[in-house]
This record gives sequence, C-alpha cells and structure tokens, in this order.
Amino acid sequence: MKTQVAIIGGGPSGLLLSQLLHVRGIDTIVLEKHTRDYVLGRIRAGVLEHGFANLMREAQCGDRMDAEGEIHEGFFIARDNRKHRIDLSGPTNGNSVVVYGQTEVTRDLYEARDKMNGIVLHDVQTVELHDLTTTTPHVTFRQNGENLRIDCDFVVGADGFHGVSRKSIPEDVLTEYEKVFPFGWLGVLSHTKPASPELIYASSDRGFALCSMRSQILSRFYIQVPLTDSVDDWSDKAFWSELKRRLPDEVSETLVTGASIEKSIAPLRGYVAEPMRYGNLFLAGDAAHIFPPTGARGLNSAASDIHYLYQGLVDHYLSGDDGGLETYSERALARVWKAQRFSWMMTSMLHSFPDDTPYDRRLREVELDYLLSSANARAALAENYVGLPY
Ligand code: FAS
Ligand code: PHB
Repeated sequence: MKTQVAIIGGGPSGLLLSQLLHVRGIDTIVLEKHTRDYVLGRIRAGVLEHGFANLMREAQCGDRMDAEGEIHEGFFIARDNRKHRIDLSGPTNGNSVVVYGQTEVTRDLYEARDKMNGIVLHDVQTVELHDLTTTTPHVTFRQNGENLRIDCDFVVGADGFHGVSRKSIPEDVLTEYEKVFPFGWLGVLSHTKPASPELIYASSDRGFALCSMRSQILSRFYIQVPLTDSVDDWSDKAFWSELKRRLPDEVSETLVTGASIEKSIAPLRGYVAEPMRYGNLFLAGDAAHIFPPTGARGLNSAASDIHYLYQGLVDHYLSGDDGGLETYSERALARVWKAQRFSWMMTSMLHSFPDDTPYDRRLREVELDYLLSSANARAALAENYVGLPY
C-alpha cells in the first residue's frame, strides 16, 4: 500500500489527525491494534479545551459534541466543608471548556472517517517502522495472517504510551522525564445525576475526590487511593461512603448513588519524551507524554500536538513549506511542559501525600489558601484550564 501519512494508533490523536488531513486532501492510513469496539470501550477523559472543540469542528465532526456536550464556564474547589467557584470565562475573555467524553469524541471521529471512506485498519499486529531517517520510510505489519507494507512520506506515532513508535527512536536520541505520584485514582462511572451542575475538585484530609459527568444521566467520580489498593478492595457501597466523606455536606447529602457500570484504578504520573520527532517519524499524544489527570490535560495536550502537526503537514503538502514540521517538536513540547506544570500544580495542591512532613502539609494548605484568596491566582488557573493558546 502507499499513502502520504501512515498513522499508527486509532485513538483520538490518530483519528483526529487523519480526519483533519483528509478534509485538506492529504491521504492517510490508520493502523489500530484493537477492534473499534475495544477502543470505544475505554472510559477516559471528559473535559475538552475550547481549542480541542474548535479542532473537532474544523475536522467536520463537531456537530454531536455541540448538540450533546455541555459548555462549562466554571468549576468548584471544595475544602473544609465549603465550595469555592472558579470562574473560567470571566478571566479568559469568555473562553470555556466542553464536557463531552473521550469515548464520544472517538466515536464521532470513527464515524467521520467512515463517512469520508477513510482507511482505518483494525486488529493489526507486529507493526514495525522502517527507514525513518530516509525520505522513503515504510511500515510493515500483519493483518488477517497476511504480511503487509505501507510506503509513505511520513509516519505519525499516535499509538499511546505502550505503542511501538516511541520505542522505534534510538535510546541515545531520546530523553525521558518522569514523575510518579504516590497514589492513584479509583474511578467510577454510574447512570446517576451529576453531584453538581459543574465539576467539583475536593481536597480533604482523607484525600482528593472529583465529581464529574458525561451527561445529565451519566456521572464520573474519582477518589484518591493508595497505590497498593485494587478495584476488588472497593465495593460500590465502600466507594460511595468514602466519596461522601470527602465532599461538603451540602453535596454529599444530595448525592445520588447507584451501581458502578465501570470501575478502575489509574496510577498518577507525569511523563515526557523528547524530542517528539525522529527523521520522518512524529510522535503525538500519549506516545510522547502522560499527565496526572487532575488538570484534565492528557487528551487536550494530544489535541494541541495534532494542531501543530496538522498545520506542519498541510504547509508541507500545500505550500512546500517545511517550517512547521521542522519546529513541530519544539512547539509541541513548549505547550506540553506548561501543561505538565499545571497538572503537577493541581495534583500537588489538592491531594494528600503520605510522606508529607507537617511543614509540607501546611505548604499545600497555604497553596490552596492563596488560590482561593487571590483573583490573579484564580485567573492564572482559569487560563490554563480552558487551554493556553496553541
Ligand atoms: P490512546 O492511548 O488513547 O490511543 C492509542 C491507540 O494506539 C490505542 O487505540 C491503541 O490500541 C493503539 N496502539 C497501541 N499500540 C499499537 C501498535 N503497536 N499498533 C497499532 N496500534 C497501536 N486524560 C484526560 O484529559 N482526562 C482524564 O480524565 C483522563 N483519564 C484517563 C484514564 C486512563 C485509565 C488513561 C489510560 C488515560 C486517561 N487520560 C485522561 C489520558 C487519555 O485521555 C489520553 O490522553 C488519550 O487517550 C490520548 O489519546 P492518544 O494519544 O490517541 O492515545
Ligand atoms: C473526567 O470527567 O473524567 C475528568 C474530568 C476532569 C479531570 C479529570 C477527569 O480533571
């Protein structure tokens, strides 16, 4: 097979790039390890920066997001039995976020690919990347027992943290940065009314909790748990009881509980691989970086990578200008690291750290005190949460 851009990974990063490029007449083939149902079965992010929402519209697949997604112009931080509203729109000239699940984003992208007869090959195995530092890279893989090959101009590694792309960059070229947090998030999805019209990030002596949502009848909740916990340690009853203990009385008293339809524990860490380009291989999304989910930056940083890469590839093919591709890694990483900073700040401020000294604990408390008492600090938080400029 031959195409202009071979994309490894049929998650949101790969599909968004494929769709954006196709709209501009640039051919791609997407290789996905799993079935579509498997990909759509993963429950992950829920908050889209306004820049991501605009990219979905530019990719001609934002209609359902605009119809079913909810515009949120603020959220709450809860502590000591009180809720404090963080205004997102006021300090950011009216910007906001869209609450719309990653599962639905991915579904919309798959449907848009289908409508434009996009090529997404599922159940591919043993993907290997070849001749990445030449002008004629190619990809080999197996599908349905056949050995296949794609000749292309560029390869995009959108295959997530465990994919093959980052591992195709020689170790002496790659620099990896990682910070592991000493706790995880136990997440529950339930067919219940959201705890509040806007998200609530709760900081308590018992640990962090988050009340989010996917719609008015589908809610998403998280509580901080020790890394030694497993999902089996947490019955629904135990989860709801602990969640309520971490929320203000006015919220827990009216919280509607129900059976969990998904329950999982995710570790919290920050990770960045540099550079995000090797020859004609470009990394995007989780293939290059991982965020602690406290700041809702993971999926949104994948989107900003795709914005830069899409612009660079369009300039290459439509104007013969390679400036965007040459500066891709530098520009993407500049924004990724600012998102790492924001995620680290939100995580450090709102969680309980088991090895904190009393001094450390007071410092975390005063970080939150300063935020809640300073309009400037809240404005800085707002501009990060709605999304820094691309
Ligand atoms: P993805 O991992 O989504 O997609 C990569 C795709 O590549 C997968 O479909 C995989 O099957 C495929 N693949 C892998 N290896 C391959 C190979 N060798 N060949 C072909 N295909 C291959 N972000 C937030 O903003 N908020 C959250 O609350 C949040 N919660 C999360 C919870 C969990 C448990 C996880 C794991 C992540 C969470 N994230 C969250 C981050 C998440 O949303 C990612 O940022 C997002 O999925 C990134 O999308 P992709 O870069 O497309 O990577
Ligand atoms: C979610 O709804 O899954 C979600 C929302 C905000 C976050 C993290 C996760 O910061």
